[in-house]
Amino acid sequence: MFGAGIAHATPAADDGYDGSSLWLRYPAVDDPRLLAGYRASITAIVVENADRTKVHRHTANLSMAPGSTEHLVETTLQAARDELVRGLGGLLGRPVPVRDAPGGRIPAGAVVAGTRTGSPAVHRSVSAGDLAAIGDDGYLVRSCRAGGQAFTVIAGNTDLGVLYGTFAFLQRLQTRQAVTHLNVSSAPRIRRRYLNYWETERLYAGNNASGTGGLNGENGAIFDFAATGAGAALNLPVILDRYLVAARAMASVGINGITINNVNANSGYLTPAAIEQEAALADALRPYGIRLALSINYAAPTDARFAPDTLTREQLDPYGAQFRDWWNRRARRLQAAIPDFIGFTVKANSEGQPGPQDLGYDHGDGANGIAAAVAPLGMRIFWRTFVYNADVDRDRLKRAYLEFGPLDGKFADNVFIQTKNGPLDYQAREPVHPLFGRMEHTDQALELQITQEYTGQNTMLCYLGPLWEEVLKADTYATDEHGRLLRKRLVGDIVEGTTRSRPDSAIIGVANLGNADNLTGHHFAQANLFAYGRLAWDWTAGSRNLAEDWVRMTWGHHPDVVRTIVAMMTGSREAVVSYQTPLGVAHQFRSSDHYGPAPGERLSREDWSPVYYNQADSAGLGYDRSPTGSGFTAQYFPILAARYGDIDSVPEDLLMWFHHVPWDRRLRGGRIFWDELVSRYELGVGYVTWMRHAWDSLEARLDARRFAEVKAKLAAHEADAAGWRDTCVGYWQQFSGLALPDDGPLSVAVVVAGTSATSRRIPVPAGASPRITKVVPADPAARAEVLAQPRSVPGQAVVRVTATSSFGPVVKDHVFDVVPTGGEPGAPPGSPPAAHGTGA
Ligand code: GCV
Repeated sequence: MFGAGIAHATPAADDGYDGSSLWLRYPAVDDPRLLAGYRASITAIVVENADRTKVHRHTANLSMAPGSTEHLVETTLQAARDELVRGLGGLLGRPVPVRDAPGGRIPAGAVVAGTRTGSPAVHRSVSAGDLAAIGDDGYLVRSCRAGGQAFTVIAGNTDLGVLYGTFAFLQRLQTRQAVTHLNVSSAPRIRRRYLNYWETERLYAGNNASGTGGLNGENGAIFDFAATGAGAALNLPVILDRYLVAARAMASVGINGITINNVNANSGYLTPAAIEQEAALADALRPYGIRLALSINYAAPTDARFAPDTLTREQLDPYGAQFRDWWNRRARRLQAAIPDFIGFTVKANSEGQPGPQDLGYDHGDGANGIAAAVAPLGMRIFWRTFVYNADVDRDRLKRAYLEFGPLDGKFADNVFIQTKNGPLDYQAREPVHPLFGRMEHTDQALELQITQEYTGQNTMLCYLGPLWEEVLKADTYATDEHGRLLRKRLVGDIVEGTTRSRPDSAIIGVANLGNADNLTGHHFAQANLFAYGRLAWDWTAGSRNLAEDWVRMTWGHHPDVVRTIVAMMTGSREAVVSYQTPLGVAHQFRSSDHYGPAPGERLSREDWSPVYYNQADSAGLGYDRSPTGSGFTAQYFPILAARYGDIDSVPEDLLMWFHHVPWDRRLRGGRIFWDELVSRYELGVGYVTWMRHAWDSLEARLDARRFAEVKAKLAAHEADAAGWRDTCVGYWQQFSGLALPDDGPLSVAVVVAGTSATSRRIPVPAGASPRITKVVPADPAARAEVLAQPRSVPGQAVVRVTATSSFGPVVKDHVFDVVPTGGEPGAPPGSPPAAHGTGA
């Protein structure tokens, strides 16, 4: 596929590369034929009137920190032009000049970017009709010909559309696609493609070893508002390189807004001094089409920092003029400094945050009160549905629906309700939230978590694209008022607003950016930001294709690199499901950090306790939410309600979300529940082992620093995955009382001294050979090989079993201790975890 003599490994000079450019690194194309073709097609950059339409800038003397390498731009077309200069110059391995189109003559090989109104060259090349279908944010990329000259046009109806088209064009080269005969057009399906940023809560991308940050007086967040010590001089309004790298990366995937502070909101962000800092940040991000919003605390008007402009608790009445005027005053201040300010994100009456219920009102009253205050300013309210008041129902999963369902139709036009994908809390797999499809008269934003709170944080390689693809393509089976199935009823249809022709649409990703060199902590966490943005633009995209794009843009193009890393990513989420929450047993996390397992933990709030979710007892495992249990299944539309409510029809991946499953129940594959459960844990760990091996195989093809950093993460990942398996299986076994199965997909029997053994300790009579003479994998399709033979008794043997799970290759190294007969007794079969093999 590639010609001889082409260097595929990244040059040694890049061995210290730290990942700080994200997917916008633009290394030179290393395939000579492709490079020659690109160079022939692309010889100049034409962006007419790039300096003309300056975006608003509030901050006088807005400036970069001393020594910065990024630079501020004043127009969106400057951002587009500069990205073409940087990107094409890097990819083509030589500068591509910026040229004019004098007298309308477009140079051969030019890449012309602009709008019809701003660029005569674009005006001549693209008709208004051509642009009619792509809306404000869409773009066209076309190969054109005029006066015998071939050139490329990137056109949009707005400068922002042009910028998005610019990135799309660069991505073609970054992913090694053709740049001739182009006729590409694209427009986002969802209008508001936002991030929510929680600063330091659930931050795994800070600049210290733990990912929480704290070096140089910075708190680890990407934006510095209040760094101390060495970092103090770099606080906003000073602009840092990483803000602009992040802005370019966000724009490159079409993200167009960010709520910059935690939903557990600090009202300090509403003070005049903070607003000046926010305005500077907004100034720097504005050319990239990224608008700002803030999270607010419902009771902010009572905060003494606003004295004398404060209210009493009683004045927090959402219908009261004082309450509404207070919020209107704050919003006007914000708008004066940030004219395109989006509005507010609100977490109310949830996890200790104040809200309208404190005064006897409901969420609709509260949302509409603030919405009325900001509506004249064109602002929006994003009111979160992440509520789980224990008084509403014993089953936490039922609570949000019970509170919000009856409010449909009550919300003001400028309110979105913002709902997590599942009814619990960002688990690696959840059924979809029953509110999707149920809020017929309400704009509903989908909230996904990019930051990996429950999916391995900054240690585990977990590509979330497949999770989000599963969510967005999930069928709600929504029906109309006559009970007829709606035609467009996938979660993605509902979010984009086509199910019931909603006028506005929004998707929110809880972002994973920090001040670590690579901005996301784990190098592979960059892929999650990338995939989120691309799915926000087009939720019908396939997560595997997105992974391949990201790999090519981030790690290189050698077939081994692409094939191996894409394969690692594709199965990685299912692996996490398997060793953390197999068959739907959710939220078994240690409460202190939501990273490790604690299935036996019982906390002061039962709905924070793993034991509440697993309901383990001698009969079985899982939470009965069927019609004879909590009745949660009734919140779904009829087809799903019936499917989930019946243990015979519920998808097995969701089994324990809805049912208390008897240990000896026979599952569809023929095995009993207990055996299948244990196997799932094994498979999850086995996949991580395979990923570690797969990564090692790429060492010669990858730059050294990033290779080593990911290698170290994978080692920790494997150990922690095994910890999940051993802790959970050991705990469940106390209830099931059953032996560990020895017929799992990664199990093996070995023959030593004529006797077959499956347990870790193999007793061998004195004088007999300790050698393994035969290995028999339990799965006939698996491969087993002896990696090490014992030299004597006692001694150790290592046997590797390789198999294929439904989500990818799995590997396990079994360690056998050969001991003299009559020596220390072998562990009885079924005692966890040693009898199940120990990772070598
Ligand atoms: C910011 C989970 C997280 C919290 C988070 C909350 C929310 O419970 O653990 O850190 O709060 O979700 O989404 O509001």
